[in-house]
Amino acid sequence: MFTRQEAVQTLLRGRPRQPRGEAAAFAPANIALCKYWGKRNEELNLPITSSLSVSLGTLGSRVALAAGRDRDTVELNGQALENDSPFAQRTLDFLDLFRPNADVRYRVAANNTVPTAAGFASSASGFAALVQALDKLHGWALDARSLSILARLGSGSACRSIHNGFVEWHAGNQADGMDSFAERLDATWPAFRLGLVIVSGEEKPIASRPAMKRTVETSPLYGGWPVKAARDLEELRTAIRDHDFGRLGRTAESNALAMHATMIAAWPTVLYWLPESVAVMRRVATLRAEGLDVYFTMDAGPNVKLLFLDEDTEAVSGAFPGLQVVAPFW
Ligand code: 2P0
Repeated sequence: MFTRQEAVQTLLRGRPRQPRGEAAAFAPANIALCKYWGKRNEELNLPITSSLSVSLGTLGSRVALAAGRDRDTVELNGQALENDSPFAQRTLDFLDLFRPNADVRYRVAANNTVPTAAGFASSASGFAALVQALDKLHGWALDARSLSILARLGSGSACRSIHNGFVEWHAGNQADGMDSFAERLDATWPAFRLGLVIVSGEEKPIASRPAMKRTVETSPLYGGWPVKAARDLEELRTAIRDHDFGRLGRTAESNALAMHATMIAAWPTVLYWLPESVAVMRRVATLRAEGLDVYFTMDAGPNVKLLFLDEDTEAVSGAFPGLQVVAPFW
């Protein structure tokens, strides 16, 4: 089986290996409208289905990197971490793929502008920013496709955070994953809005990686997921092309519900919903019945993301006090 190390060697063939000086990069977080849930290869984070997301503009991660010779250090939001903490371990494990020899040490400082208490995936923006900082630090000058593949090796959804706007991750079918990368759709939608409803900042009961694996291995509903995802992807491409907001909203909401249905049917169940999450979902349904064009999507956690258009910002914010509104195309 093709390893992460082999993937890195393939992409960096003929490129400089020694890091020099310092470099920094920013990458946006992303929210999937057609979700990635299930892998065909766990080593390379190769997905079973293609997915489609929207990037969150200025919400994301900034990673500063410096090369040194003494020891590796990892900082997160201004705090120095122990190297055996989960975040530092995952970061250093990824950097080991690029280290030209044991003498080379990295200093990493990551800062998230995604609300940290909210449990929004910062690993996607974090790995996308880290890969771009590595590219600058070593002078690789890789293209977006190669950067997306490298980011995917850190975390699947990170391959989408290489781009702004609407982004499609092609699942690909090669065993080495060289055809599994994300591309920006040629579309913009200035009135498109996301709203972040934070119902809990508590740690989730199970991380998305083992949850995904458990769903694929045990859920009797998983067999229907690839068919659903393929259909939704088509629908979303059309909805984005035509700026058909109702079509986009219905498809994204139904896609999130179908993904959660596969998880809920896993054994033991993967249930991220809290009573407050369900209350938000019901409120969205009521508002829609009253004529407001608002939809929701949910990821591997209890918080809910609302989808609406700029003209309804006031009405939606009024219904959800404390709503954090994101304008991805501004
Ligand atoms: C997504 N999620 O498409 C889906 C929807 C969560 C629910 O991608 O194991 O952190 O690093 O490839 O990317 C979360 O999974 O998983 C995710 P790994 P990742 O946004």
